[in-house]
Amino acid sequence: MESRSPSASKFMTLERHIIEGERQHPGATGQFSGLLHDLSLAAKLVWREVTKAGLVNILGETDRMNISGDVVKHLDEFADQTIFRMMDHGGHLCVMASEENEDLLHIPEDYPHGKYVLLYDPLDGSSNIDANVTIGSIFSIYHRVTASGKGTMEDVLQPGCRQVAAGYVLFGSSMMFVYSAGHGVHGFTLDPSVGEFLLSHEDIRIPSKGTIYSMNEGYYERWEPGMQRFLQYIRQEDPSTGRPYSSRYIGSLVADVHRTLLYGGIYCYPGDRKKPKGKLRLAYENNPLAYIIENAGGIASDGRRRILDITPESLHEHSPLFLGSPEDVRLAEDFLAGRG
Ligand code: FDP
Repeated sequence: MESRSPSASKFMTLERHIIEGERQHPGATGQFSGLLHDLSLAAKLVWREVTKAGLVNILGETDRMNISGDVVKHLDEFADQTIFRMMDHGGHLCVMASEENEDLLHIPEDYPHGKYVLLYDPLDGSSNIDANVTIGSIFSIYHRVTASGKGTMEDVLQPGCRQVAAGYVLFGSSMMFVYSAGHGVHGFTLDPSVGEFLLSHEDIRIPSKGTIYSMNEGYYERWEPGMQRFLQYIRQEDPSTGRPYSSRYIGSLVADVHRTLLYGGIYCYPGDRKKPKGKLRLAYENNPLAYIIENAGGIASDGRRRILDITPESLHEHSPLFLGSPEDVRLAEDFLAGRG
């Protein structure tokens, strides 16, 4: 029989990728693979509802606010509950926390408690749902630090550098699952005809410098002078340094960060006069996205400190965020420090 030449790209499902990754860790119990598998299934269930959003009467605002002051939409609640219900009985987790809930989410007493901790933002960018703009879910996984039983606040309030994995799911023109378990960042695209995530973006590396900036310039007047000078600088004409940069701001964090990861440049959500720590949440948004960006060769900072070195003091605390290509983020830090 004629021998076949190796195919240019092999089919790699998310599941196989996770299992092969776990095999590299002697002594691995399979709990971690099971956890990521359950998460990917939860994501598919959320995606199914997201694609129906315009068809069924699921859109519209409820009369309650989440604890960050945003108006919660029905789809947020669905995503929040679906992820919890998918993850509460697998035996992998000892506790969870969600951006939509003020307190810890405990694993019901009668289910087994595992060694991992899950933090998640069930539906980020949800103010964009009605306009069919890309939104997503973000997740962050830690080892528990308490010995056994019910997980506690101590398990949840760990600095981002202790994450064992993190990632996000994008609900856009296609659905993507992007994750890192500390060995590169890998992106999978859902093939809806077979219901499988297939490896489409292997070992993503962020360019060391980009030419795109992403920030809500509407808040310019409230920014500190260093931030204002940084924006003025990247908008100046100087082809030798790639300036002016192009502006791209979707206002849906996962979508803005995903583009930054692929194309390079800088994403900024600084603090300002009204919100000194910005709008984004350290534990649910900044830490997991910082972990992804760093594992792709980028940098994530609050303007002065590495995001992953900050120990959260409370579940829902905010922090400014500057992430992207290393040269661009360093430049922003220089301006903020008065060196620009
Ligand atoms: P949303 O309120 O639509 O959920 O943190 C939430 C978030 O969106 C991010 O996804 C987005 O990047 C940011 O808020 C947008 O905030 P601004 O409108 O202040 O730019």
